[in-house]
Amino acid sequence: MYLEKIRQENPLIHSMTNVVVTNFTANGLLALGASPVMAYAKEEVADMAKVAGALLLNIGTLSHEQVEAMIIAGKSANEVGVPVVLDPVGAGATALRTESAKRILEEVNVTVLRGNAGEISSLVGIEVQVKGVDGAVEGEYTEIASEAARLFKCLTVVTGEVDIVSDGHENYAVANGHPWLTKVVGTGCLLGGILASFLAVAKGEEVNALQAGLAYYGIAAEKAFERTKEQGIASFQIEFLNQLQSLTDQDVDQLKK
Ligand code: ATP
Ligand code: TZP
Ligand code: MG
Ligand code: MG
Repeated sequence: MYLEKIRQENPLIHSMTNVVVTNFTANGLLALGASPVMAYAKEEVADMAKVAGALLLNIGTLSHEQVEAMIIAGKSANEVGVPVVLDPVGAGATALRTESAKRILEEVNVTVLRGNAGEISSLVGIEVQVKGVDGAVEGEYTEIASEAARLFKCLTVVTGEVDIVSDGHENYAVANGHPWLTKVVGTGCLLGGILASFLAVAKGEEVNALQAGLAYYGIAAEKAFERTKEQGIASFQIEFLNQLQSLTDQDVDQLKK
């Protein structure tokens, strides 16, 4: 149902993302059936966010100016009820990243905060090791997600081997996925755009839409691995896009874990 809606409506996803993943994000969103646009200038982001189906804010290669523009875009999206996804890439690794993510969360009404366990735990003040942008930690993903959801008053998604969706009270786990997703740069960042697309058509069922989006993404990886395991991760990256294009709502219903 969500995939069908996305493919019918082709929601515009205003993506303010990092320089590493821009092309992969745009192609992944097109494969899904959404319509990507990257726009960064502070003179235009308020206008773009207002006409979008959802706004993606990703601080992966942030600058002070870009964070200012993200806040302008986020406030504009809030004025007209456009959902906002924040990916706090590398929060905890440097003070600039942690403080910028917190500032966005304070000034913008973020719909969904999505990050790995290291990033989200650093925002809620739990001490864990974060190495660069690769912040995997063991343990209490659910507690971290739930704490962040309550603290920042937004839905929170913590990803890893199992993904957790939390509204601060109820928590849901999605177990689809494949470790090769960690061998392709930008799979976390693209996921933010994919979840933004699901939110664009969610119409009051945000938690359900997030679970469907996570399952869809993980199933695409599982299928891509089955088809490319003899070749390697370069083939996997391409086949993953094929799967994002061809999976249906029925596939997701059948294969979600
Ligand atoms: P990191 O910087 O730690 O790589 P990220 O921002 O790339 O984080 P991930 O946590 O890697 O984000 O999540 C991206 C996607 O990869 C999600 O769909 C997640 O479910 C999946 N994923 C991550 N690790 C695994 C794993 N070990 N097994 C299966 N799927 C995984
Ligand atoms: N450096 C800054 S942003 C970025 C790198 C390598 C991309 C991170 O991508 P992801 O999706 O979090 O793995
Ligand atoms: Mg990753
Ligand atoms: Mg990431």
